Amino acid sequence: MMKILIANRGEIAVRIIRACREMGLPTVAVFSDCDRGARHVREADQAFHIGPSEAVKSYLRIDAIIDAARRAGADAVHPGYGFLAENAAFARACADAGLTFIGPSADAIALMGSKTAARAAAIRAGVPVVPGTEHALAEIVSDGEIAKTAEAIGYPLLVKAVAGGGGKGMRTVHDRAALSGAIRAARSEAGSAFGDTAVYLERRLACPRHIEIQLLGDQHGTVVPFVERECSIQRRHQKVVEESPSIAVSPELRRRIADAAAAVARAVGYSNAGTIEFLLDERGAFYFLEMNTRLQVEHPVTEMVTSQDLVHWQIRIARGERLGIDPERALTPHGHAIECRIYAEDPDQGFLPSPGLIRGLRPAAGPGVRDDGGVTVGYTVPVFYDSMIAKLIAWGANRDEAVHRMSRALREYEVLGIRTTIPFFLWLMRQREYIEGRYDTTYLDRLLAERNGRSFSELTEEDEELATIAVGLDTYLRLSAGTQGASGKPGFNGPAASWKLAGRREALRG
Ligand code: MV4
Repeated sequence: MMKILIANRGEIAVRIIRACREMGLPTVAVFSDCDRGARHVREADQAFHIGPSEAVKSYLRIDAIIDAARRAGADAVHPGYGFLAENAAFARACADAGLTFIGPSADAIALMGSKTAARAAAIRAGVPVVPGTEHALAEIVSDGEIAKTAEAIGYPLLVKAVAGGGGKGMRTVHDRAALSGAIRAARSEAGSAFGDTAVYLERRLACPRHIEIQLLGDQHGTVVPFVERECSIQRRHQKVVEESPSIAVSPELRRRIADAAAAVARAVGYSNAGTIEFLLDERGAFYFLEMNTRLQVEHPVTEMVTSQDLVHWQIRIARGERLGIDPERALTPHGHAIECRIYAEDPDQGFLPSPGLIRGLRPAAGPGVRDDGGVTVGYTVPVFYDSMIAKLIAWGANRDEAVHRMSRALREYEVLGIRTTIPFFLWLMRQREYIEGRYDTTYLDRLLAERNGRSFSELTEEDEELATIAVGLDTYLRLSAGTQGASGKPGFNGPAASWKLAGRREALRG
């Protein structure tokens, strides 16, 4: 029996605990001060305190986590995503402590952590990369020589951090005059973000789509790529909506991208779950971007259209089992899935974090809906970590059905006490370009700039009037029913008016 410690928190810890339960495996949670009452702590079989709320003093402490695993008698560690998931030293420390790291080898993590080494691996595998420098720019090379290199690649170009990924330490350069300043800025940002000032150059594609291929590799050399995910809906390099399959990918193109992804994974002897990111241009040409050596936030959309459980497979692969997946099935989407990342952020205040006490919670459910939630009523969303509180996934027989189902589910979803990004998603699901799938990686930031901070949840005059009547009616009913509250439902008496008002506001929105 494999006892698994989950070195993470929130929805992904809950997701991994669910998989362990299904496989009959005992689980160990870890938690910081502010997470003492968190959902993942309640749902695991055991839980260990690992330090103060600040991530560097708890969820990023390799020694504290290894110590918790030792005290719990755990056999394996699942890192989830974020925190230590792509930290080669952590994977190595687990191995040194006799713990199975449920993920790729420390060497694979380290290799793909260097974006220039990853590009080299792709080139070796015969996979196209965006034109760019082979190595990091040497610090001693003159501005003139760098300008010559830049000229050869072509403007506009991007200065990217070697240790980067996810847009940090990235600068666009339109001409030679802006080059050395951009390099200096990128170096400085990369230095503070990653402790590594190395940067390289890449030609900047104009309006690419972000397409990625999930894959699994076992420890016997088998690699299985899955149907692509479309992740072009991003806000400031943060994905907010993902779907599978992509409307821009034909079955023929799918096969070619999947083959390319599998070739890169095989070239580095990759095992466990990983994702290869590509940029896709308007002409259907694709380019390797980087590899993520972890389970990703958006893995559920792949699970929904392929009926495979990626976390089950991660555990089975780590135990040394062989992949038993029909490659044709993994590459054939069944229906369409969309994921919305629900954040404790106020979309009407420029997506300002909105931490605080969750006073009410009713996740969406029903046909074709999956809620990967990470919080409970009574939990206080802390300021210390990423503010994602849940992922809402909708499945449909086709994309249109998935969009409509997502809209229905978003209207159903209730979170009281904090602001969330739900009103923003309700608005997005009504945008023509989104509905028609006509978007690329520049779409959302342009759309939000156009809106100029207008509210996503503002009501029409008629809605306001109806809401006023609703509050009056509710007060009347509450008074005539004594302390019971108009709903008559236990547990919702105190804030009943706000519950109902929120519900009616949703109902009124259209
Ligand atoms: C690019 C690019 C265009 N050309 N590289 C942004 C995050 C990091 N993963 C890579 N990113 C990009 N790299 C070249 N050569 C455009 C982006 C990009 C982007 C990529 C995916 C999703 C959203 C994006 C938004 C802006 C820019």
